[in-house]
Amino acid sequence: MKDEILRHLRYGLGKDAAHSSVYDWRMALSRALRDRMVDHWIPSTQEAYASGSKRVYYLSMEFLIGRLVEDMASNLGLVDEAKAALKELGQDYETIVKDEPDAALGNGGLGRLAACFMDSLATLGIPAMGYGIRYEHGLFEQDFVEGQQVERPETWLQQDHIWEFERPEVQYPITFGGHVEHHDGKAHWHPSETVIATAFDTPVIGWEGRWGNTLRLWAAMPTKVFDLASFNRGDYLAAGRSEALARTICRVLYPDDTTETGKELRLKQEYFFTSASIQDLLRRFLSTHADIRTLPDAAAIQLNDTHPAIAGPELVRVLVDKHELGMDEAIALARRCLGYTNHTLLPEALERWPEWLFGRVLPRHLEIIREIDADHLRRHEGAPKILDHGNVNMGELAFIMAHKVNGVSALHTDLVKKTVFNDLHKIHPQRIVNQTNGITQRRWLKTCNPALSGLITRELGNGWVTDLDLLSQLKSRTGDVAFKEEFVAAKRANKVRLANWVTETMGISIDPDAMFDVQIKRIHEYKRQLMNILETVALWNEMRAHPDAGWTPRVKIFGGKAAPGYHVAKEIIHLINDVAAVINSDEITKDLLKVVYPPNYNVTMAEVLIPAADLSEQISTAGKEASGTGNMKFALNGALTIGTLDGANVEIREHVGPENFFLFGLTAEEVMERRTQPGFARAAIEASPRLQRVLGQIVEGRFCPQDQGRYHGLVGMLYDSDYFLVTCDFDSYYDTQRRADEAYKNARNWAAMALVNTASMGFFSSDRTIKGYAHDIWHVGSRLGAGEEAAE
Ligand code: GPV
Repeated sequence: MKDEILRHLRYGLGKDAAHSSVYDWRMALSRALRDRMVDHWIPSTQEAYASGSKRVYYLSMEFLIGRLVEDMASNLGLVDEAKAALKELGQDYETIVKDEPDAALGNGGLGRLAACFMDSLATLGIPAMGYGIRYEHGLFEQDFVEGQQVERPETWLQQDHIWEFERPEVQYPITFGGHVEHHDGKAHWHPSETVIATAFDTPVIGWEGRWGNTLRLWAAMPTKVFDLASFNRGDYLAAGRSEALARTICRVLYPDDTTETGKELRLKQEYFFTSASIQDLLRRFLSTHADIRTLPDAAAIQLNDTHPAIAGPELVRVLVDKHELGMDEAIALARRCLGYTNHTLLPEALERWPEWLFGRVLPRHLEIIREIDADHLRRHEGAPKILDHGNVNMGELAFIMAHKVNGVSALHTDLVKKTVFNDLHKIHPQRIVNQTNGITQRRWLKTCNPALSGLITRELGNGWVTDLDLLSQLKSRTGDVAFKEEFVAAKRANKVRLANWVTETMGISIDPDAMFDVQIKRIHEYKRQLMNILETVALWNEMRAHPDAGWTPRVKIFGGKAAPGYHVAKEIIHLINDVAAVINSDEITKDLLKVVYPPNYNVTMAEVLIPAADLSEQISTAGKEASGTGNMKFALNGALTIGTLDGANVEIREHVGPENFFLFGLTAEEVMERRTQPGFARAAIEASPRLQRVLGQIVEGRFCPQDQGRYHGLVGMLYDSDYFLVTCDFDSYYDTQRRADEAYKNARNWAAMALVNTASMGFFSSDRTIKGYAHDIWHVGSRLGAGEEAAE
């Protein structure tokens, strides 16, 4: 390893050791690791090709990967070797790992799920390809200026992205606009714009290098680099037109999480990567198969939400316009390849395009969608339509074109059947299935929490790394005082690590023995960070009134970004920061309560915060969070959850037992019922003197004396509408927090509950989730040798 690093330093980077920066060392280490990856990757790729076995194609607008050095080193079993080699070279492994920027090609849970799935597919030995977009700028970076969010562009590609291989030979034209002509019973699309999609491949190597898959991200290139004739004529704009479109398409990740913006460029991005992916998988298929009708035996195409839903009409278009299949046959064939995952019930997140806009960008696809509607209506009278009220409904399109539709937690799937797709579900009662989300324990325990994972491996061996159910053996250790002490010591070490980081980066000192209470996720009204900060103020009031009442010291930690155009979410951020400033400078409560909100929450920050958490905040309005996956990461790392009966919380509570979970709040059914009561919010506030007081303080400008009216709108909204029922759940949340305070005082018992949480998380491995998809939706198997781990 040492020689390899030095060789890459010299011949890859043109440097000698004496003049190398941390960046140079990181690049050299990464190249050395990459060589090893390739040695696993190429045989897998050859095997997948030679066996002709069915492949999974996972189409996703987002892959939220984070850093890769440590992930790669860990999956290849090279962490110790790398550390030792660098040490001999006088370099520090940790410093080098920390130099890597996050690959932030996603907004939140949906993108991170795709990344966990790629890890599990490789570990399980399922031939698969992830398809997405190689954004030049990932999710924006967040700063706070006087407590308010400011966005800066992210620039990860300004340095070499060493993990990828450019594939200049893999190129497909992607066309837009123009018009369609019909003659001789055939459609001829004459587009007005073309860009070229070109591939960049990143190897994804599973645990111990047993199998490797590919993440193929598409970049756009102009059809002609440059129009010299126009330029010479003096028409400089025309000379760069094709170049401008190409650059724009992959320029930036849309920063909206579960809210759609309906922009034409977004539609172009969606079609760009979907069409490239469909062309690519068809080329691969046709290089070894003669009969296009056998495509469903070779390709399972999974749509991560509706963003790639244009895959249905695109596949039909190629089958009909190029391969001359009949429309009905093409629709049926495409359906057998396609699966669709729904990730939200929020109406504002369901993609709809105005028909005029859609037809302008994709005129041929609009015709095909009409045919799909007609075909479906012929078979199912009165069925919901894709084209309705002048809109193209991507949810209906994805549903009708998929042979299976899945929700992402038991509750969510149930609500999908009862609400958004109720009518379609009645027509196709077998189509909707559940696949509860999961997380990869390789990243979210093994690598991010060496203190705990080392202890677990010492006790159980390392089988849990590929079989998380084995953690259940830890349940028998809840009475083992010595083991529990070590478990607690691991948590404490992680809390000290976090406390030091908070002091260094924010200048706030926090006590590692206080309860670390963490809410990290996108800022959204339905996730109710607002309720958390209101509860924080209520607690502070009580602490000030009775400082000697034996309080459990707390550190409230927040992390998360708001969509740049989401005004209310930005107000909530401002309020949290305003409250933090006042509380953190209060002499009376300085040993009892702190509020910490580090800016620019990302995957890397999650890897530090989650192992250090005691309490995990999963407090969304019941019925709104499709699943959540952070909830699983916290419980796996031994945090207790305070949460509502929402998303996967329901299943987490079942697995850890109700006595190890702090439940509060209305159920999804009660939420729907409560909303029908006029004035429910005002009534709830009037019934809660504690909440009234908090809202009064905010309105009076207690946290923003320079600008007293700052939160009048926000508080007024709580009185008048409160769609997410912050007011109704507030008292129950406050009381449950005090139960958590009490429980925390009994350190032994808390440790036992935390240990049961860790021990009960086997079900929430993304390995289990992927086996479910493989069995119920994709009908694919593992290529790992007999006797090894396989997807049943
Ligand atoms: I739709 N989700 C997301 O992160 N972005 C989106 O655009 C959409 C959904 C999330 C859900 O909100 C989470 O509840 C869920 O755990 C996650 O997708 C993965 O399924």
